[in-house]
Amino acid sequence: MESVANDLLSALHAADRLRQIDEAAASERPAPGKWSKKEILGHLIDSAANNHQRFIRLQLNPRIDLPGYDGDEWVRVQRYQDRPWHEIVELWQMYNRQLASVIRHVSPEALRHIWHTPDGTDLDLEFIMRDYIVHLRHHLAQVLGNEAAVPL
Ligand code: NI
Repeated sequence: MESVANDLLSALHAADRLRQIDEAAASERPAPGKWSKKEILGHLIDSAANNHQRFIRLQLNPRIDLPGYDGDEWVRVQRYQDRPWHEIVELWQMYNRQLASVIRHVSPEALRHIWHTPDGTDLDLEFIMRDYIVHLRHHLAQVLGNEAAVPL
């Protein structure tokens, strides 16, 4: 999983560009009901927090049931919109550095361990880790304006 961890660290280089976005631009909602950049990055912090649980618990148990999370509700309750942009960027970057370390050191046997999701699907840890990066890159592209802007 070295390469997956490295992909995550590469994407984190976007933090330099994120810091160049000012508070007003980060707070702007493109349309009513659409997330601002603060809220999109906040959503990625929520994704990190939820996936952290999966990444660790699935190394300690061969099969687990864990809840999912409602992205809109997590963003709303945490009021990312009212937080300073630079703190959201710092937390996003530092949390993901820890997750990159977790991914780098995951035991090979644990990659076949299963999360039985609330909708009844079985996902193994390798899929969950790879999908985590895909989701992160998708939302990072939204914040940066396009797919090509996400560092490879
Ligand atoms: Ni999402």
